[in-house]
Amino acid sequence: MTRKILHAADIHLDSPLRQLSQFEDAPVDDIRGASRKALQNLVKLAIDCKVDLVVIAGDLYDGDWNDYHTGMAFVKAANQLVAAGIPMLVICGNHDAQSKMTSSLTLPKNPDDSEIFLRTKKPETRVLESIGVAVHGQSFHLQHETQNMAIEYPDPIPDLFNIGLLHTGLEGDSGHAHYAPCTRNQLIEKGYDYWALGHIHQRQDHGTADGPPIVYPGNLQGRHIGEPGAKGCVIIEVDDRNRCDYQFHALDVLRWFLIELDVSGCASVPEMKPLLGEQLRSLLVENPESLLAVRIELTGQTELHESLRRSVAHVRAEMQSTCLIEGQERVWLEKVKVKTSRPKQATGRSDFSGPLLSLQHVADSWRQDDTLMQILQKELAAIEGKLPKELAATSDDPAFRFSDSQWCEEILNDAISELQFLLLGGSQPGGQA
Ligand SMILES: [Mn+2]
Repeated sequence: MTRKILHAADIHLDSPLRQLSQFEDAPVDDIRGASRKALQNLVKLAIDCKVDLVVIAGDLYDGDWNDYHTGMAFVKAANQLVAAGIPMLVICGNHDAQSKMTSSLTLPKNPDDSEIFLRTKKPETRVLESIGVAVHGQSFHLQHETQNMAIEYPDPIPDLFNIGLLHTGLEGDSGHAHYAPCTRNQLIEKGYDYWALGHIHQRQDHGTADGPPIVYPGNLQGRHIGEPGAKGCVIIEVDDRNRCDYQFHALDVLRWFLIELDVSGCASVPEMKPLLGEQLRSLLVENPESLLAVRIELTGQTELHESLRRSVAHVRAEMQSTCLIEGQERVWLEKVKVKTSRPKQATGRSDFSGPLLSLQHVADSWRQDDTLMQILQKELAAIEGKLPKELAATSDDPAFRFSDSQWCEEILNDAISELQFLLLGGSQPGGQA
């Protein structure tokens, strides 16, 4: 008997897509409803592919609901699955830990009359006899779950296909909070056939060649530039000897991409537009059905460095017009970042004299003085704690990276070249913003 199981995680239902809806030309309705539409796509995929079971490994919700519409959207999805005879098992993660959620709605029950959510007190096993599958899992009670939950999971049941459903940061994954930490070896030693994980929003498989797949399917819908590319779920196919294979299926509505444009060969902003056009055309071909949100980063050494930094609004407008012309109404520009630098020879000029030469000397001495850099970093670190959450170092796009010495050096170099530019009589480009 071949069975199909859909594994998803981190749906974050109704989580806002950042940076987008604030601009009037953004496709607001598509953006607001993106996570709900992605969940509807999941239901449709499950029914179309006739899967035997759906498992969701935590963070179904983004946190407490603003109103009951969020909960209702899930009731609707669950009801459609149940009506199609497809059972669904869900655990709570750190974002929707039971103690954190103040509202709830009564959910439909599974076709076998079992509850959709797994309990919080201790791990439990749900046996789906008709398809020969056992699901072992536990919901988060507290958001900051510091216990190793996996080691308490029950032993596998012989002859069934055993799935471990777990929301975890796995140990050693430095970019994420270490909720319910455990090691890869602990998961392998459990003897399950498949680990259905959630929490890390980037799709990845931590399994070894001879062990079970240990899979993060990624989130259902990217929410910002830190979550780029296609997002969706995996469908596991299990054969009659409980061997399995799985495949990714995209479910997202809007897709994020970072476009890096090396503009060192461009003598003006209009010359950058064909470079952008080329990249946009290939993204559109590779993603034929999605709405695309792109961030553009201008890089490379260029004499235009200062003028680009001073006329970001103008540069943005030029890039946006290219997105309009090339984008087939599917490309939306999130942000343009100028990350260019002045050509090397221009910063080490030897024909400086007077105050310019003094400035050059001061700058050089700063660059060579590690202690000064450390003092500066320490001073600036105090500001870090006072920043609003969306600008802090832990956000996906930190405004200041004081602890990153390379970043500090770039800022210093920028400041020096800006000063030199102004002292040499440089002026703001007129009327372009
Ligand atoms: Mn999550």
